[in-house]
Amino acid sequence: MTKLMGVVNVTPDSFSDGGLYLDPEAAISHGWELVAAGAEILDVGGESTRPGADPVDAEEELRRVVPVVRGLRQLGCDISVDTSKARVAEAALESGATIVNDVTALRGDPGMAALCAGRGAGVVLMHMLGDPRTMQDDPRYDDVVAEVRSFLAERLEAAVAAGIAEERIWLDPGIGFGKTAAHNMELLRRLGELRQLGRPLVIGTSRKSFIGKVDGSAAGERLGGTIASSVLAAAEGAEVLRVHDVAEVRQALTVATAILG
Ligand code: HH2
Repeated sequence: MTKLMGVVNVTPDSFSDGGLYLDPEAAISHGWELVAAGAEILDVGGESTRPGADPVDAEEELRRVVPVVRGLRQLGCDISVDTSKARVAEAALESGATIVNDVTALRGDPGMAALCAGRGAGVVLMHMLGDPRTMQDDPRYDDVVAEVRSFLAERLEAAVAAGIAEERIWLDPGIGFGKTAAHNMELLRRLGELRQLGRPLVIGTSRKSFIGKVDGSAAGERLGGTIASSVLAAAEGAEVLRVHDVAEVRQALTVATAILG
């Protein structure tokens, strides 16, 4: 069955839940709820990567992330840290995280690949065109699936060359990261071409703006679109779905699986 990665955003400015879990106690109890609802991985992040977001310095990100990872470690689920800074990743790995979810695919910090290799961490390598401040300014591709695929192939090779075991690497096309709604939907339709890279896929469609482009919904009104895109991604072979609404997506997957047998 497809695994769910529950989102724990310890930020004031995430696009759909900014400020709700900035307090460590609130973030920890949210993490507990997500695991009770069926999350097998919790993704703890202290920096928003929404379009236009300003970067956060490492000290602040550490202050947000470390107490929450510590508070969640006794849950016994896998914990990933959503960061592109080696210092933050290192502290999170020391505090109980086992996976680094790096939206820059190890390009953001020159120390990240060696850190992950040395610690034997799992790594999510994600595609992004440009950086969060500018990525939605007219993104263009000749063939979005071919370009994302060759980027992920190159980053996979670089990660393995840096000493990260191939079986610890997941790949993610980065829904919403430097892509129009049409690009996102084409990637979701053609996930099979990314699966040919031979590594499990992580897919994050949760509450994202391409859903709003389809039906005009605001970030807080996209549960139906999140469920539809998550179930379709699972049917196309996605291994991990990164979602905010774990209980609802878990129910949708369970029913879809029961019907398909
Ligand atoms: N999406 C977001 C953040 N991190 N990591 C991976 N691997 N894949 C994704 O699709 C992905 C991600 C954006 O969602 P969210 O965390 O809710 O928002 P924000 O970046 O504003 O905190």
